[in-house]
Amino acid sequence: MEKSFINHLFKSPIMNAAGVYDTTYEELDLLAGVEGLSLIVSKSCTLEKRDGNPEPRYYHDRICSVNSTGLANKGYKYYGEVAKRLNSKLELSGKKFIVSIASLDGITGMKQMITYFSGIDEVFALELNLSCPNIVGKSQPAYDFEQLNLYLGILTEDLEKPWGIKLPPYFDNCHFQKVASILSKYKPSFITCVNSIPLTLHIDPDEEKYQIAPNWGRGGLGGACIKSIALANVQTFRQLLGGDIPIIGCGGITRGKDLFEHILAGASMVQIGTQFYKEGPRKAVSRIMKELEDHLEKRGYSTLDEIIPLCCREI
Ligand code: RRO
Repeated sequence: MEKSFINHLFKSPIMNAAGVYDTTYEELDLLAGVEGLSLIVSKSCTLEKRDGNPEPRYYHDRICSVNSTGLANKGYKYYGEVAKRLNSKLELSGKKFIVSIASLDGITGMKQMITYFSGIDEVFALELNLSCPNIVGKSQPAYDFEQLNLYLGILTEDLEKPWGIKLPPYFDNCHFQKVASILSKYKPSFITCVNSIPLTLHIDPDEEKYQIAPNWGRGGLGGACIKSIALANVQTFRQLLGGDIPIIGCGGITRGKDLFEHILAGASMVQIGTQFYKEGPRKAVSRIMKELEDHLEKRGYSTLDEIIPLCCREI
């Protein structure tokens, strides 16, 4: 089920969400071998290697996941080396490698990482993660519009590779408008909507304890229960930005029909996180692709590019 994205035709619309099966070479190698994935995204990286927050830092149940990983990653140069090592395997299966860059090290640190990855041809694109919810004492640049403008102005100057931004969920019409006007100025190659819903609390009532250890049990919410928030963010940005900036939908995809809903909301591609943890990436991708193909056939579509978002249809 082919999908066009940033001037390339990919074998499917599916990639992993940053942070899922993508911290070590072994995990990324596993993703590189998954039939039906089109691009793979690294764990958001920082200048220095990090162990992240104390365990347990991930929990899921039937409807949700919560994480406070705390940017555990191998340090940025590791992901440049992984891109080179995996390149022939990725090329053989038509996949591309995206590096996600965290904002923990501020503008100067991000710029240093961008300069490094700009010199590595095997890195197809950069996803600037301006929405990490789990670093206590560090705010998310994407929730501070002056910062967002400043970051993008400096980071994207002379940036020749395709680049995009991982956005947090927004819940206010004025916020959507402000962010859209900043994005229109810098013209990213894509935006990803949405990162996890920040600062949610999960308590085990039988054991009278938090489900995750860091930050008094508070972490980023993902999984089936965030789908409606993700869809609304995809749709609102599709309406405000028009079709010029492709949107990667992320949030709540557990079945083929969820993926179809993201495309109806305005997504070009999708990322899957929680469901990969629950089911394993290989099984999840093959099942979701089969369900999507069946549904598209039922609806009379032969390609994904034929689908017009609901907000662009004449009523
Ligand atoms: O590492 C994390 O705790 C984390 C990151 Br950087 C992010 O962007 N989103 C998330 O849910 N967790």
